[in-house]
Amino acid sequence: MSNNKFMEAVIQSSKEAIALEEKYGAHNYHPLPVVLTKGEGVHVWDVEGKRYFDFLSAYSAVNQGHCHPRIIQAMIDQARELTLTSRAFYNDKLGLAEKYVCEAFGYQKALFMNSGAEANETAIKLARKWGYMKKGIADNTAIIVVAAKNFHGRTTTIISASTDPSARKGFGPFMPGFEIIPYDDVPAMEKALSNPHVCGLWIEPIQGEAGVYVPHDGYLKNAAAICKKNNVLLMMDEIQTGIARTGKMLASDHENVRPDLLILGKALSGGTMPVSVVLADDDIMLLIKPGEHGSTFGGNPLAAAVCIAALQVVKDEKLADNANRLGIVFRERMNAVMKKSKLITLVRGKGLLNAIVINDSPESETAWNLCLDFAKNGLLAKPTHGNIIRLAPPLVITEEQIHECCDIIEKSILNFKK
Ligand code: IF1
Repeated sequence: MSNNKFMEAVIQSSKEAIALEEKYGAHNYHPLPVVLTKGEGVHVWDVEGKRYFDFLSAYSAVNQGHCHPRIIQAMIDQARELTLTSRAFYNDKLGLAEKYVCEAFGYQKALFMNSGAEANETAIKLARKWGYMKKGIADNTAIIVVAAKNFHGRTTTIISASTDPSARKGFGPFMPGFEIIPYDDVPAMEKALSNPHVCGLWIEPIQGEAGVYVPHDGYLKNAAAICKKNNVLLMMDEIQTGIARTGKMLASDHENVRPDLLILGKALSGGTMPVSVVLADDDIMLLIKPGEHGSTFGGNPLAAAVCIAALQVVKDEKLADNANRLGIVFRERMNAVMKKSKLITLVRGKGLLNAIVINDSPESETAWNLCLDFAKNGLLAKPTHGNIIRLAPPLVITEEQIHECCDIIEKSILNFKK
């Protein structure tokens, strides 16, 4: 097929799309056998025209709903003017976006990157630099304390801090300088952070990939206090929990905690393109000097314009309040289902970041087969680890739609045959 033919090529069936990826694509995912071609709000459509409720939201990247018109319009308008200058020159959008996010989240400086992993890598460099230049840690001996079962991305440095064998196997050697403690364990935090070589505590306020683990009330408050006591930076990965997902603008807001380094991504662009950012105050951010960090697309004018629109939508449509209110409705419905079926052993989450734990071993196919049944009934979700199904719709969902989706989930669960 000549190149211009690719422009007109149209996939005729899901089967054809899957075969193309099987033949030409890396096999680094095991997707549900659903091929999507359109998204709008809480809905997505497959190639055969079947409509689904999206209960994964691209892992909380489309909090504003698929293809939100205001965000798409901002993207189109900017794309017609200027998409990329590199940081060799200024552009007329980045400063506006930096001001917007600094005021929105209450920080003095912003450093824009692209993927969440890049933002986490940026935070690691900032924390280490601060450790050497401000805390007086001996060069190349800084330690960052992380939680077991974390997920912060897939780069070789980030997986050096992972406890997930599938994320690490075959990718060594690993980056030194990380100490792992159990999640949601305050005494372990006290002990680890008392080490004078520690420059940062790097955690998720709720562990998403681990299965939507919500820590005990006070965990974040304790983390902030122990960091302060030991002169350690609190590095909060809100890439999945941030931007209204848990019923507040940040999951940290539930405990009035202000991280020293705030790490955002995903819904920062409403799922239109990779945009991530690290927020900090001058005494940390200004330690990185010109030429010491960056990326080709980091802070590009298109991302800047999209980011402002995406955050404005969250504010104008009060998505955090909606997530808070409908999250309560959702968990009430799921708890009611749990009373009728032995298939669910637990419902947990905050706002519209929730999960159900399936009554079977993580190695079983039960959660996967249940997700296949959800799909048959018009709702898309996917298991995280084995027997846990994350359920996270776009935050623009209505109460009526939440009940419609709970009916689908309930029907699948009550009729499920192992
Ligand atoms: C995949 C998981 C979720 C994240 C947190 C950083 C990143 C992520 C808390 C990195 C990304 C994505 C990555 C995607 C699937 C999804 C995921 F299953 F991988 F772990 F959501 F839980 N911090 N999470 O959740 O951001 O570099 O991807 O932009 O890799 O399969 P990224």
